[in-house]
Amino acid sequence: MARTTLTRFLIEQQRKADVLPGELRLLIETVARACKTISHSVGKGALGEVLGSLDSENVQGEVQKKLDVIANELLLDANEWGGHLAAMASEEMETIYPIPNRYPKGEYLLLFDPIDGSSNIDVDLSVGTIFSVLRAPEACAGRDVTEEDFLQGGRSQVAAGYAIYGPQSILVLSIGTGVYEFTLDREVGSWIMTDADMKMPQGKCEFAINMSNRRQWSPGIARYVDERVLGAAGPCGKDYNMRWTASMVADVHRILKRGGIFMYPYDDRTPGKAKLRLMYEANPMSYLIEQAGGAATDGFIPILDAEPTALHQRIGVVLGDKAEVEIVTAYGREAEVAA
Ligand code: P6P
Repeated sequence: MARTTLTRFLIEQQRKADVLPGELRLLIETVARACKTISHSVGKGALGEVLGSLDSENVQGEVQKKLDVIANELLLDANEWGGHLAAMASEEMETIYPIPNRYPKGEYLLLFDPIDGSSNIDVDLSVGTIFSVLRAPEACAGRDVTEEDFLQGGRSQVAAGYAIYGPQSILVLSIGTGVYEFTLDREVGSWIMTDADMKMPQGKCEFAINMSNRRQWSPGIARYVDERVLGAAGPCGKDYNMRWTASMVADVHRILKRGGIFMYPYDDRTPGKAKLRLMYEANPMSYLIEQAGGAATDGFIPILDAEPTALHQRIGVVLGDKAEVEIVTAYGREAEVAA
């Protein structure tokens, strides 16, 4: 059977013109090409002098890994000249990145976390790139793009996806017509479709959370996790497994492929009482999870309904198996009433 490349898939989607305008197809192909280059850099490891940290911190106050900056530069360089974008925003940059005047401007905004899970780089665990595409407001046509132009709710995304750099390099993408997976054929340099219209398995007993934060959780989260740790002997009546990779891309990919629930809930420890960022982590992942038949909330409301107020704002994340997410929401509401 002829292998479907990313390019072929996108051209076929473009033929359904209302689904994929040409400019958006070219943007996605550009991002995918940059992810191939990032995959190559990640794969070099210590041989490519891409490991280790810099003396700098990013806007989040986190020490930057060399690969954070390398991947950020790769994505900026690949996307700034093509004419598809009005501006870009990245976890690694405090302010937005307007397209330089020497290049044509387009109608889309690209947001990304260039290397998510970067603390895993030095110990050879999977990391990834997360991206989200919005339309630039029409008002941008006659003026410079501002941060406010990016502050659109998650349901305004026109495309979202991630690349995961693990034993394989895999690109997972949605343009609103389902979730599609492509595996990098390193010999040819093409993204080859390896899963189509993905629907995440439901009813699987596997949860992902950083248990060391137990003391910081709200009562609803604590109740949900404690019950699952009790397993069949407890109120939920069945045994659960736990996984935590400290790389959102790897945890979400596992959930898309084999089900379960991922939680990085609000807590009392981190600034803004949450760790994950809304615009370029939670929104794109929630878009994919909903497209694959799952649910994604901040523990109370759908993440895609959250109204952004700042480019780097954080949000609690509970996503994956619909029934499990609903239990977490119910426990959260019961705890609020009891308080
Ligand atoms: P912790 C990686 O830094 C990240 O942003 C996500 O990819 C991951 O889910 C989370 O933070 C891990 O956080 O506190 O367990 O190290």
